[in-house]
Amino acid sequence: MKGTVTGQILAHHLVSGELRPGEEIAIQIDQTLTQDATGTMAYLQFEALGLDRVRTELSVSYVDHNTLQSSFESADDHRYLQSVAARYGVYFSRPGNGICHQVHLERFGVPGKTLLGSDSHTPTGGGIGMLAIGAGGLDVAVAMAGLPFTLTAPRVVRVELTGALSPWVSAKDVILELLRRLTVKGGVGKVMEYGGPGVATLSVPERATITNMGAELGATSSVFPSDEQTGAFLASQGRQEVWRALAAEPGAEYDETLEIDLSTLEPLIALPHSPDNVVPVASIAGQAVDQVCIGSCTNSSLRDLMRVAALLRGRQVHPRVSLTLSPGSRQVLEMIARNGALAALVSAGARILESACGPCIGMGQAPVTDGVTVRSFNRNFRGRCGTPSAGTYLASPEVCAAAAIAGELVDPRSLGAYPEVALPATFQVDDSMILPPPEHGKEVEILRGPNIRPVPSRGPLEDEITIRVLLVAGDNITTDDIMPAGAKILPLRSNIPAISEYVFSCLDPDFARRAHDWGGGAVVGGENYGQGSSREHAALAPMHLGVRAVLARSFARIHQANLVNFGILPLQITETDYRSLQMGNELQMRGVREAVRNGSAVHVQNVTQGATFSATPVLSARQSQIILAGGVLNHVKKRLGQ
Ligand code: MIC
Ligand code: SF4
Repeated sequence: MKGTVTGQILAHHLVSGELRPGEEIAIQIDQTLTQDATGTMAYLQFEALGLDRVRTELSVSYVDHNTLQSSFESADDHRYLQSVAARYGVYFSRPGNGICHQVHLERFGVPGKTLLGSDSHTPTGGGIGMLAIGAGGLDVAVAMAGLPFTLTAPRVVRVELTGALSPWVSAKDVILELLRRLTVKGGVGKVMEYGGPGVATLSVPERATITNMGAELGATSSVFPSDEQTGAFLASQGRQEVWRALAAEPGAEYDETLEIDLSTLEPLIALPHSPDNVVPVASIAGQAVDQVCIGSCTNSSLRDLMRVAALLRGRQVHPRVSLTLSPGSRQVLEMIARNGALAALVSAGARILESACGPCIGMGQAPVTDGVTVRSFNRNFRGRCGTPSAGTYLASPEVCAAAAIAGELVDPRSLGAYPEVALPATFQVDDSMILPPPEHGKEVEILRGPNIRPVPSRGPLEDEITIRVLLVAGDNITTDDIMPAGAKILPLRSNIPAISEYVFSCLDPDFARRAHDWGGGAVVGGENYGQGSSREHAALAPMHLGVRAVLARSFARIHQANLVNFGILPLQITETDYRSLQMGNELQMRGVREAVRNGSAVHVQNVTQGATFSATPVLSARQSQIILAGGVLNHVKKRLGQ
């Protein structure tokens, strides 16, 4: 990775380890971000570390997920987040100010810096030349304490962009094309680094759409160089002073290279229920549509909404379609309000939602039974939209707008000339909804509501484990499958006992009851177990239910780290053993601590079937220590010398 943008940023921040793919490295984190659905846990964990103030250059707490506030829980969480931010030196972006990734890009991102966020789409910051990585809340809490973040040194993939996008084709189609080629596992262990002459043709918000959805490839991060476009973007935000050029050096060493000729791309769409299920829109034109949602951290920049407004101006949303629009930030909302685009959208029949995640995380706008919803978002896992029988399609804002008008999927190129949209050289800057922390926070009282319960913990890892298989799940199980979100469950994010009743509830409504009856157990999964969101609740809540181990063919990066952080043993098993395991099987493991300590296989006896097999702990040396201790909090407390 020598000489790559990724390699340069990593080298500059390296605290320990060697920059060779696959090696465990630790890097210094300059900035952190949290959002409200993962943030309460992150700050409760930060509080448990007993420090007086965060030890980063900048930490920001955003409220963008649970903004429906359908009962007291979320409002209590938000009040807690505001007070805890002031107490510990964290900037607080108030509800209504926008989606964390977009606001961070606009107001705080700095090329060449590292950013760790408790949300899987944190790599959005790569659009501005940051090395931005998603992680569990606990890892972010530790980074806020000034301790380095540990990760596996990635392979760096050069994505060579040539040519320029044709009319009606947009940045979303670039990342959909990558998903089509590489699948949701294709980026695991890698940083996708963009380069080549096509880069200069893309503005920062377009680049951010691409880096954002690199999360769906399973990539550790995605990054663009910092060039004149980056400078222009920062200048438009009144932040030109933080700009610096950052480019791959001549002869930079990449582990893999692939090429995309932008001029050959056409409008694409991901079919239900996986973001890599990508086909040309033209191939399914005519599919009737019930709902269109435009917004999310992927596609709700001023550029995106201005295009949608240009398409809808003077037209009407089809009577069958409900069109919602959620601007990515208050800045964008205010600008479209002032320039008249909002009026065009309202008069076309768009339903304007606040600047927040909204329908992307199932906070309202569940589609009709068996419905078809077309969204400019990044995830279309079954049930995530709130209606299990509905199908979510993912596409560019252009394709979404065209579908809203036609009431069916259409190739937007059939709409005629691509509307020219001029973007202003300076954006409306008003940070009054971002509250800076007071210089000294000691006197600030931290306000907690009854929904905020302490973070549960477990004792050290047992040497002998006897458990039953609670569930045998398939490949690509998402953290939405493990710990669903949505308007009903999300408000319980600060209350682990309450939220754990919903673990696996969409896949298997009896899961929690079984876990109670059987005194915990094990989960069995296929490939890429735990893909998707960074929510550590997908580890914390199972841990609370007594899940001691997950046996899977392979694990997704963030979820594997979250399992370890909360003391659940990730064990890799073979295809044959995976196929043999059945729900209810009793598994006995002896000498587990020894095996973890030596990095050797654990012998598992399947008592029910009278068979034995071995399972390999998926742990680095450091993680072995953590799991032996029963989780990361004790481990870190020791390191901070308290
Ligand atoms: C998501 O898009 O799934 C979320 C909600 O933003 C998550 C975080 C969470 O579960 O709180 C993510 O992507 O990490
Ligand atoms: Fe919010 Fe959706 Fe982005 Fe997650 S993917 S941060 S829920 S907008």
